[in-house]
Amino acid sequence: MNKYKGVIFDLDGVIVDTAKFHYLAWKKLANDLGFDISLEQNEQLKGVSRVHSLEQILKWGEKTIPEDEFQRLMTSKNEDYLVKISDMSEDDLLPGVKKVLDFLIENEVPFALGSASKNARPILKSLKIYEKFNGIVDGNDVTKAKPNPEVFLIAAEKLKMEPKDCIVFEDSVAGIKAANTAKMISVGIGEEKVLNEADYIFADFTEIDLGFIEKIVRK
Ligand code: B16
Ligand code: MG
Repeated sequence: MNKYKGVIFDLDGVIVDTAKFHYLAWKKLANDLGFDISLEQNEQLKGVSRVHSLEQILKWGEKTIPEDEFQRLMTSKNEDYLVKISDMSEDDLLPGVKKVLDFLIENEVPFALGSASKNARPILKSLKIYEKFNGIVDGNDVTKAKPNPEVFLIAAEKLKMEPKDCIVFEDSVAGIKAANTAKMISVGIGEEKVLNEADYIFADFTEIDLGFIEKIVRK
């Protein structure tokens, strides 16, 4: 039996700093519709699927639009986002992430991706880490968005691990709720006041030492 637990990484805001580009693209969309979204409101969009994000933004702006316009806005937001991330390379891995991935690989600790993004696979390829994952679950593979735990439960299956033997690294409130609902160990990456439901919280991966990883992954 494997002596290690499995690790599940969220993508945006954990492995790579695309969270700011999602925000800028949504903010532009809101501005074009005549209102604004704050950084505080944006915390509620992190980890939330594209369709639910747009529904929420339209509620904030008190806008009702026909279905074809909704689809057009989703497409235009994604095009805008893809332009913003088009020159991404391995240099865009967030500080401290590579050290942790290398440690997991050296010690044969299995790890998977659990992201709400439909753009996750091309992003992992741009970062040159796609092949390193033992499983990838993204927005194309789920029917229920975070905070529903579906994305992490499928990732656990791919790792052949019980949910209780999975550790989730997440930057969003919705994702921490999803991990906790799945009865996984949740590690928040970000602000303590936002992610206070996580089992452990770090500002970023540079704050995490390999001793912590070694301890937390051991069964
Ligand atoms: P896309 P994560 C999430 O990714 C983002 O946090 C969220 O802001 C975004 O709306 C969602 O993916 C959908 O992304 O539009 O690329 O399909 O944090 O779960 O990796
Ligand atoms: Mg995220």
